[in-house]
Amino acid sequence: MKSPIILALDLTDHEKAIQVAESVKPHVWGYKINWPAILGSGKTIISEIKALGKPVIADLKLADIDNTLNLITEQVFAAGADYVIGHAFTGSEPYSQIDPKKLILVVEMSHPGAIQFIQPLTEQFCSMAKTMGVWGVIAPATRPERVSQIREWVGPDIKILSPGVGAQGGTASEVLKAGADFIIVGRTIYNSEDPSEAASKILQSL
Ligand code: OMP
Repeated sequence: MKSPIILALDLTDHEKAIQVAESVKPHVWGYKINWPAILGSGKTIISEIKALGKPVIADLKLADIDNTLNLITEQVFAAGADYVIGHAFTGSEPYSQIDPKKLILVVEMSHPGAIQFIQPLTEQFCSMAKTMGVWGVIAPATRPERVSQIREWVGPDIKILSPGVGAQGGTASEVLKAGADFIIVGRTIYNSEDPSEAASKILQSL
């Protein structure tokens, strides 16, 4: 079985980040690198993790004008990232020069506060993501019923990546059953005494 796990490598300590990434390699589909790792280690962490030979997602949660987005994405793709995460609320226009097949849009976040402003717009974000032909969308493992709804809205071709498993309360098997293609897992794996075993346990639970 292909692993659906994407490790959220939110570690500021460079040595530990590399150690954890290497140890979980047999159990994960790929890696997601967010600001904690980039600020802790520099953007070269992207190339170092890419050298492990698996897909790398640069989670920068982009939200800016086109010129700034282009300058940022050139850097992360040159460093070796395969995909970049951006917010949908800017509209599609700033993303017009970015290859949609390298783009993942946030259509609904996993934290409780996402119901305030983001959730009322999720259907429109999904419709925009479909029109743009993006590779993937982010949808909350903390609300599997929303993942089912989002699957209906985006259709079968767009990947659904779901954070919020474990530390935020979501369950891997439930959200995959609801229609997610991948689960994004951070603390439950990297804070464990044995990250490789923690990742392996998640796989066994599916
Ligand atoms: P843990 O809660 O430690 O498993 O980490 C979850 C990871 O997913 C972190 O890197 C978050 O920044 C990220 N994330 C969310 O938790 N919620 C979201 O709505 C979106 C993301 C994301 O885009 O990856």
